[in-house]
Amino acid sequence: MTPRNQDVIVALSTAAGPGGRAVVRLSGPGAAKVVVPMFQPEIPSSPGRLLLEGYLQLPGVASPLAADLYLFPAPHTYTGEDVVEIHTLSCPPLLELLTARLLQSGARAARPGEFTMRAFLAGKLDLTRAEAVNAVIEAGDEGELKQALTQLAGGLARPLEGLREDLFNLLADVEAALDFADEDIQFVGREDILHHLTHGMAQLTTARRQLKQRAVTERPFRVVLAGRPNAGKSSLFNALTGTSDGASALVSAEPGTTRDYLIHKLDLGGATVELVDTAGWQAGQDTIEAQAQALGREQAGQADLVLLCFPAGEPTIPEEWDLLRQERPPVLGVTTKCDLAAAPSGMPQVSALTGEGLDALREVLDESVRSRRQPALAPSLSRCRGHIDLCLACLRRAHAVVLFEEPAELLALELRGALEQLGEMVGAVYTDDLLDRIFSRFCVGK
Ligand SMILES: Nc1nc2c(ncn2[C@@H]2O[C@H](COP(=O)(O)OP(=O)(O)OP(=O)(O)O)[C@@H](O)[C@H]2O)c(=O)[nH]1
Ligand SMILES: [Mg+2]
Repeated sequence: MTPRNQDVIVALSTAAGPGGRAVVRLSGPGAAKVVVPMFQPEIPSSPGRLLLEGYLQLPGVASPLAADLYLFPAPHTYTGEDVVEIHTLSCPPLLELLTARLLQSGARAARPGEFTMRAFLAGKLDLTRAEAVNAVIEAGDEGELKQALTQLAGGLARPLEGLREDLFNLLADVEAALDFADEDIQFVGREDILHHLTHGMAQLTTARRQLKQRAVTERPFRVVLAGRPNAGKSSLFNALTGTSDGASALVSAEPGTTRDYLIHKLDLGGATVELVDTAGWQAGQDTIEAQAQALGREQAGQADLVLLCFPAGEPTIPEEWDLLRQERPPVLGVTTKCDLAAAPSGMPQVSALTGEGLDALREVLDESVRSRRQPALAPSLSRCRGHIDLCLACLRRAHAVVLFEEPAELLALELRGALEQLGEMVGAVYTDDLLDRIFSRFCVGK
């Protein structure tokens, strides 16, 4: 798609649905002209920044609709173009009529992410910051929000801007030396080149490490076994992990056997999860017990999925059913010891003793891992990591070229390769396909 033409685009910028306020946004040259036929009072022809309180007159609606019009002339706007915002009541049928009227009057429906793409094309944002806009909007928790805001503030691109500059200068010197090869003019010394390359590699390695720390998705999926004492958690832990060595959890008929928590990797074929056994939930009586309880709760809080164990044939308690309704982290009920009594339907049933239901439970876990929600920043982080890795590889080869005194043409080639990777990362070099892939992840209106 990637339209470069100068249409005026329009989209609802606030969440769809009934509400107190909706913002319909237009962007493009002369955006205000599109609104002129339906707005009162008259819009001045070159108004500068302006707020106009007035009315929208829509076809088929007898009474005028109160609306505020915000006019932001280019270039100091989000998209770098003329931007108009219509603020009015968030009433879905009215908004539909308004949008239809604006389309009739010359606007075009904006595509997903088109406002931010125009901001990028106008040089208002580099590509990593444009991706961060979407990640901020879609952040699912405080951690994701913090990462997205750091990237939006230039946390990823800015440290590498200096490196780009440095490599451009180095390439210019190397190419100048090639042009004047016969005249024996030294533009840059060997030691100097090696110094720049080593410095560049160090910067890229640091950026790589920072990206890795941010990649929350690389954390293993954590499944925490929870439930009342004696529910069969440790037995299930041992049965699933197949541990019969020193790493196995202690099992006994005595309630309160597990005090500390225990972690073991569980290979599900394709995916791997970290399985955690915790102390049974009960009111803490002594200090050790209270600590065990606190540790268990802390583990459950960090879980991606809690497996709440219900021993078959035993009455349940209301608190357990409340937990099953919890959304974050999600809680899945499992009937344990199903060899002892008939179990209620609708929950996976397992017996650590006979092995019944273990494979089915593994499949349920496998499905949960696969359906794990990806943080919105994840595609941006892996895209950037790809460019950083390739750039690093170019600089390593460039370093070898200089060390082994190979032809300077090869050095120029590697430097150009490194610059291309950095350029693609920030969007100084891009293709329509890349922009389509990035901005189609946005929703319409952003
Ligand atoms: N028949 C039968 N007994 C089981 C099964 N799983 C566990 N048990 C028994 O239930 C008792 C408690 O098992 P544990 O695995 O220690 O239970 P827990 O939930 O870890 O208990 P705490 O650590 O005290 O919270 C032990 O006597 C186990 O032998 C099962 O599948 N079938
Ligand atoms: Mg236990």
